[in-house]
Amino acid sequence: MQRSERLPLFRANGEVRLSGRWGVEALAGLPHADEGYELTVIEAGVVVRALAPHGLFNGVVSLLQLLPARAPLDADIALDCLHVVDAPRFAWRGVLLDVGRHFFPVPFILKVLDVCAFYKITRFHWHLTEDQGWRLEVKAYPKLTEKGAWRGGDADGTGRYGGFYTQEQIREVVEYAAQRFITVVPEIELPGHCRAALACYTHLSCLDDAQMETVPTQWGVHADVYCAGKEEVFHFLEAVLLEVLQLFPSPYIHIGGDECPKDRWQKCALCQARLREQGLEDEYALQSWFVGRINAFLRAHGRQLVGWDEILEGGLSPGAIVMSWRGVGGGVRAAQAGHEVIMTPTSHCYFDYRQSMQSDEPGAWYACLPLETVLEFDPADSGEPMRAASGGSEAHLGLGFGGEAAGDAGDGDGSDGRTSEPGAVLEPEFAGNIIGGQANLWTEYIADKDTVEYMLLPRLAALAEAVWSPPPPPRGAPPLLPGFLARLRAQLPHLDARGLKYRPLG
Ligand code: TNX
Repeated sequence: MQRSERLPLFRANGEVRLSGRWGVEALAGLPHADEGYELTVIEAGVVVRALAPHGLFNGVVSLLQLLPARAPLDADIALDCLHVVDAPRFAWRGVLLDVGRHFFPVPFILKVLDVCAFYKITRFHWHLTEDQGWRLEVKAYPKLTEKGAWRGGDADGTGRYGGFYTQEQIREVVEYAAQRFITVVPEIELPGHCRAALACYTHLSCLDDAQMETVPTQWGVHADVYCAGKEEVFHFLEAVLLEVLQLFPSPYIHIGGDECPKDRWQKCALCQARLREQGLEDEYALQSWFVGRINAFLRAHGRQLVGWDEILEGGLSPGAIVMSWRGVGGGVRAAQAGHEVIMTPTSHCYFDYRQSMQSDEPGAWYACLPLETVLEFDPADSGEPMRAASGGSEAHLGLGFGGEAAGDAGDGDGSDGRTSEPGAVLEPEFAGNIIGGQANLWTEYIADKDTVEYMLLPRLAALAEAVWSPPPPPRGAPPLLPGFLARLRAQLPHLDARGLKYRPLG
């Protein structure tokens, strides 16, 4: 939400200048004009104008943010007069929720979608499959949820932990999101992070031994992955994906691709035969071939593959979108190669990291992501020394592992608050390939709904602002934080009214 008293009238992407046309029409021709809106509050009333339905929705959301969070139906509500013309910088303004490590039921997912809508988030990245749980009902492979959705417990199943979404529930969530202009992007992890599926169908692994029959309870990176040498694996994945395509109208399907150890493939006769058959150099090329095959399948069905930046290793598949998490370097290289990129570096987007270094702060990793660092996120940072070090980002301690189970969260960050990394310079001609940014909420150590809300809020408000607004100001300009906090404070009653357990501003 932006008020005209504080901000220039035309600030969409910083590209629009005052011209003869000064309403929403001035946005026509901008990349995301469909999301742009004009909000006018004058004594005679309120007007929201837009070029497309999504823009109208955004305008109404801004209006809702200005209205009191609670008021009797017959209350007299006074609004300040204002005139806003605005449109977002990026179309992909995302949030990932990991429901694989801990399961969250549908009513809570809908609540998260409401929060997303309130901040004009456009992509809900639903991380549906993991080593520790498979959450999506698949009619062709019922064991995936009969068995793969549950872990621990006794031999007879008592005390087990888990849950899954029926296809009917998935449709409900997708529809609920669509009504709020949110695309639900499903993630089906391959070739790694699939131990829950292998527990159900052990023959899809290289080893196929009895030890694999349990769904793991340990976090981290598991050695067993889909076998790249067996055709059954591709039959399985294509059957699963066919159902996914029916359930999710999203143009984007996320296939994971991260953290796939190569040990099993190195020792597997079938994988080695595949390597020779395809004339591949090594197991990285084999992974690229694996992802390429899935990419061809998705493209044949008119969808676009999204994968974590590991899909760069061994060569990127045509048309694949890269989600850059191990810093921004992978994303920069992909953008330079002409691929679309979503930036989601650990340094600015990992909402499983704690929000302060206070000893009672939730979040298990010894890595900290304070609010102000999120606010300074620039998905298309040019790599130029644009702004000063942010207060608080010195709290980034790099990565450590907390809790009882080992995990792997990539490279922590010792940054100065900027998004870019040494050696990862995004030249302006490639900036247009960055389609947005995203917050990732991994849930190894986040077991309950209240903690999900606490980890999301208020950082999601900062992320939403960072991916909507023009790039952060240059060095020497007034910092963003004070103005942001003032606006955020005014909005807290809205979070209270929805019963959201956000981290207090202090
Ligand atoms: C790395 S980010 C992972 C996740 C973990 C996360 C913990 C990514 C593609 N993989 O499996 O949950 O770190 O921060």
